[in-house]
Amino acid sequence: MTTKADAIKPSSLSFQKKEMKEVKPAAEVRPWVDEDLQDDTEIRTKEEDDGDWVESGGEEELAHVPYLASRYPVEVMVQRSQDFYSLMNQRRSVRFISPEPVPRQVIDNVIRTAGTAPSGAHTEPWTFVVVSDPEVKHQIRLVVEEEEEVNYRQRMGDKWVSDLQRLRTNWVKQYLDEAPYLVLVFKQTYGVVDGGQKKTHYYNEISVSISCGLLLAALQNAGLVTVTTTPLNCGPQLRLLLRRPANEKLLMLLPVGYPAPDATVPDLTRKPLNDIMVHL
Ligand code: IYR
Repeated sequence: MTTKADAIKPSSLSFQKKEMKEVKPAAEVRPWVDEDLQDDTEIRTKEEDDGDWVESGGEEELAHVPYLASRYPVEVMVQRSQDFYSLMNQRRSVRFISPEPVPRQVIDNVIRTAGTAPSGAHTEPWTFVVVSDPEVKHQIRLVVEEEEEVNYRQRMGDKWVSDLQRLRTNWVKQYLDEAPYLVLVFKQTYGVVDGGQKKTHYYNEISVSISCGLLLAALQNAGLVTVTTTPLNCGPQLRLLLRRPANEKLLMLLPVGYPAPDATVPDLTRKPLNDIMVHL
């Protein structure tokens, strides 16, 4: 008979082979934990590994305070969740952005919102570089278009390019000049504390990805548009252009503004709830 406890024993998991090779004492092996922690937080380059790292537990005690929650009557909850879904369901990736100026305060607030994301050990491993200087935007465009042309012509391969054909994307990125703001989101692969020591930024990529989700929601809420772009191979050049330090890696580039009056979007539909949710 297989009990529930047997079902989660390491011996029944697929990492069994690897574990047997390493012959660790049973008490030390926690494959379901150890494998899970191996996101790229744990993979450091030689250059990153060098230097002085902050010892664990080196931070001050933290007070814990009561959590103040908002609680709504059920009908209000249903209405709010429906309204928020409706708002977010109108979000589209828009590649035609108006040059019309956007209030700086709105940009500050959407970045503040992104900064409310949860992060591994509350390390807040993000830097949002906001660019409105036309010359810097143009330099960014030159870097991105040069690399994207190579991506489309060579790196992406025929299948990838043909999969994108119906979205009518290509390497010409007019929005990089036209959008009033470009937001370049960097993940900090480690932190640097006051004395120059390096600090582990746990789960930095997923933390920053969550913050990007909040940023998209905040933009939508403010009536602005963007397109999530992840310019392949542009990270190092853009990092140098924007004078960001070596611990920062570009994760996403978002042109931000009002939609151009003649903006179009592909006529896409979303998967219905039953295709995206499994309820047990
Ligand atoms: N980064 C390229 C290609 C691209 C890739 C995917 I996957 C898209 O959904 C859209 C575009 C570009 O921005 O054109």
